[in-house]
Amino acid sequence: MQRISQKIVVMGLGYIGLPTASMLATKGHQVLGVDVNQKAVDTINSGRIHIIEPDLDILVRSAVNSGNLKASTEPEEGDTFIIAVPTPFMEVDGNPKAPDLSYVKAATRAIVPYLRPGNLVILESTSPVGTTELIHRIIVQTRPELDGQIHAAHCPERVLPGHILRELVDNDRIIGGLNKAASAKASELYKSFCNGAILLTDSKTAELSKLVENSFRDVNIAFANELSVICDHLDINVWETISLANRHPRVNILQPGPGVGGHCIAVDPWFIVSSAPDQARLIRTARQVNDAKPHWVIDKVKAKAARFKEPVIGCLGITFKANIDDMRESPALDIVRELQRDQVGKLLVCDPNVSIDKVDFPLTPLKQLLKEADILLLLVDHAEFKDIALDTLRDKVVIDTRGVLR
Ligand code: SAJ
Repeated sequence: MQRISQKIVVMGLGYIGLPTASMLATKGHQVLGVDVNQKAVDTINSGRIHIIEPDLDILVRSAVNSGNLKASTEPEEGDTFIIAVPTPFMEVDGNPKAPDLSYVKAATRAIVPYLRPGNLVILESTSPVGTTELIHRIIVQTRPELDGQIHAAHCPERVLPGHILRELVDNDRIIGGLNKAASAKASELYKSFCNGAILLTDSKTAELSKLVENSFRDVNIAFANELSVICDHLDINVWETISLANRHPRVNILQPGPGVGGHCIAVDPWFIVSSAPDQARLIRTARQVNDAKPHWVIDKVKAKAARFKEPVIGCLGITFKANIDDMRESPALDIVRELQRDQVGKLLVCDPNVSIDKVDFPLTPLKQLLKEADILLLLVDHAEFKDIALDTLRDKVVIDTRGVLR
């Protein structure tokens, strides 16, 4: 079937917006990517990228060179508007983990003057139940003449950082329109670049499904993290325990770590808790278990450091997970900062994926850190750390939160 090329405005050029905008552009759509960050806009217009994600640089360069992708700080008129801005949490009326929809609202208000009858507005940002209805309300409250004329749908992003380009194409997509016409229209657009199934539903079910996916993972990681604390208490190797248990045909335990980070799994379950505080007991507890893990690691380091007169602590990794540069909600970074604040010892920090201008403390090359550290604290399982020769660890206290140095 011949697909019709559209003019698409993508609001937000971060980890989701930029890959989506570039993918659409390489499929022949005319795409305007909009971001409040002028530096990011300039970088993209020169065919380069401002974030690290495998192969994204190639995709963006080809999208910009084709003339189909342009970036700007201001939206324009178009056929479809995709909102892909952050949805963090904030404190509201004593609830410290309430969803912060200010970016979604600001992006919606920014496109309102450019909307025309028949336009499609897609919310990709992970959002609490009811947000697609909210953006539609904002639109028609500002421009009542558009009531009944604008299609709105939620199409939650589901891509895994580190594998975004592959998952953008291969993953199934959920589309929840405010009505069937909106779902059908959005479905046509996603078919232009998705190989996965396109699954149609209503907007609230789509919103909750996305939150449920990340909560499922959070609960399962909490199980692994709780196991790691239990095993430590019983002096049993957690990695071996999990790997043995996972040999059961219906058991698949995830991996413990220093805590759960990132802008998704550490945040989204709270949106369910906020909507159903009395019902979401397991989901809330899982968040608390995962949020407690960094403090448990810090206590372990402090206990070991107390054995040294002037301990040198080598921290390996500060990103929220392996092989990316993203430090949002990173438990590793929180641990390093708290050890610095409490002056637990001389800290050496190494992260091969983080450039020096992204942090306000010095970074030490791996070789030097391995030479000088008394205590080695592995926080992120970056590929580079998997190659550390075990005989270099012989005289060191090793606290390996990821089970890499075995
Ligand atoms: N983690 C563990 N143990 C594990 C797996 C992960 O401690 O066994 C930790 C990671 O180190 C990291 C955190 O959990 O700190 C989250 O990492 P992740 O790889 O599980 O997930 P994200 O945040 O990179 O991406 C998730 C994905 N959701 C699911 O897998 C259900 C992705 O598909 C979503 O698109 C993304 O959230 C999002 O944007 O919502």
